[in-house]
Amino acid sequence: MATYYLAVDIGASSGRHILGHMENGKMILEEVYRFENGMVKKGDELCWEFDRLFKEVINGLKKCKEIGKIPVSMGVDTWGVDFVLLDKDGNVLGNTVGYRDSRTEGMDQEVYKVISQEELYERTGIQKAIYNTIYQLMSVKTKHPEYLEQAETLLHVPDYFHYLLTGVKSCEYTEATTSQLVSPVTKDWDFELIDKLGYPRKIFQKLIMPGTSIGHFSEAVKNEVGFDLEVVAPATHDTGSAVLAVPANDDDFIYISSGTWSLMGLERETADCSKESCALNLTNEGGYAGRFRYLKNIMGLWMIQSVRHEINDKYGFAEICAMAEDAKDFPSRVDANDECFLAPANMTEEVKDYCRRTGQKVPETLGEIATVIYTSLAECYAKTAKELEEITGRTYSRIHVVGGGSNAGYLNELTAKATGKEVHAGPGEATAIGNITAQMLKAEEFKSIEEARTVIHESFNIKIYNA
Ligand code: LFR
Repeated sequence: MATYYLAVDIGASSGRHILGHMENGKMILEEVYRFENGMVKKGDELCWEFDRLFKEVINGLKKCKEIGKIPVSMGVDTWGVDFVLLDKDGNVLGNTVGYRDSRTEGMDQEVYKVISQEELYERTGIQKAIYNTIYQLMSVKTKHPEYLEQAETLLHVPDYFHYLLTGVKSCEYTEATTSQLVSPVTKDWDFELIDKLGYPRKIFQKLIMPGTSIGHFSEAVKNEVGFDLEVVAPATHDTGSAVLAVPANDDDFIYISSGTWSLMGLERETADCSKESCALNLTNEGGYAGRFRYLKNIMGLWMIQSVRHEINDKYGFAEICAMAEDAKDFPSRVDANDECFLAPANMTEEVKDYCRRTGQKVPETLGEIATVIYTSLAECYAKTAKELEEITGRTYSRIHVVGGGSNAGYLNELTAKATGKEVHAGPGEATAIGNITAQMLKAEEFKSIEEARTVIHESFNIKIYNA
């Protein structure tokens, strides 16, 4: 019987349980369970449904039992920045607000009263994104000071699921760095900064690195799913897991982790917290083995996902890609990083409005809308690639696109054309693979990251698009 490892990979639009094991030197994946995710309105706040999601986590575990494939360990990864505050009895304080909610509006200015934007970047190396934990906490402090007073613990989303599984409160480093409250030098909470902002020190747990064992299932979980399991922290930030699964060992490439977001950048040994880097809004997120993910957040396929939802998911992504290709000569472009696309009431209308506002031809058909989005994304990739090359003073010959969005063939073609670089697309399940890889490294199935990446390269289909 094979030795299985389980990744529970929860993204902003769906979650999945994926088992991984080695067979004849290759990594084999098996998806055992999948569920929907998305933010829902609770009163006037956009929230995550953590209770429902945790039930889905349990359902997927039961499914493993049902098919007789019980793994030796599991780990959860999710998106970054979001968190819960727990009171002394472990109850969640307030709504489980998600990062696209507007509660952070103006909170950047509140933070800058305490510390300037430049100094904040110099200390943390993290890009300005209005939804970072630092601004969300300022919103809590301003609008619900009582929650901060009652809070004993802050847990980011994957830490919260690990807590519900084991009863152990832990705080994993890669996810914690997305808070903009961690120092890239000490790789620990920046308590001086936390004090300045007036956030209570005690809510911030000691950080653990990916690969750390968190504990075993609580009695309640054990009884419910019918088995016990060790929970091992992967790079719990999904992007951290995805980057660990980039199938290459040289450094002549730029990666794009393509899902709801497109995260485009490089893996580096040290953080660049310079003024130039700050001006480009490049971030230095903490990665596996203390490496840094030096990247830019680009709005990504969220724009296409939203447009698709607005027509009740009538067409699949492949069909939308084909329609976009048919309308490929449509000339208008949008700035894929404009904040107006973060959480618009209606994405289709927002894209049209943007074109109207900027005096461009307004797209009418689904194909035209999709082509505007795909070409704008590809152009944004090209601009970002240039910025990365300028700031590092070198060039990169290829782009590795990993994650679900690597299946968007038309976008890959556009990316190759716009950047003038070869695009290597795949694996599509990079996040789950990275999650499983961290567990396998812990179990010493792999001796090194290099060995793991070689295996990943050999195990999964990678499609090459020439420039
Ligand atoms: C991708 C991601 C990005 C992060 C964004 C919000 O899923 O984790 O890395 O910037 O979601 O948390």
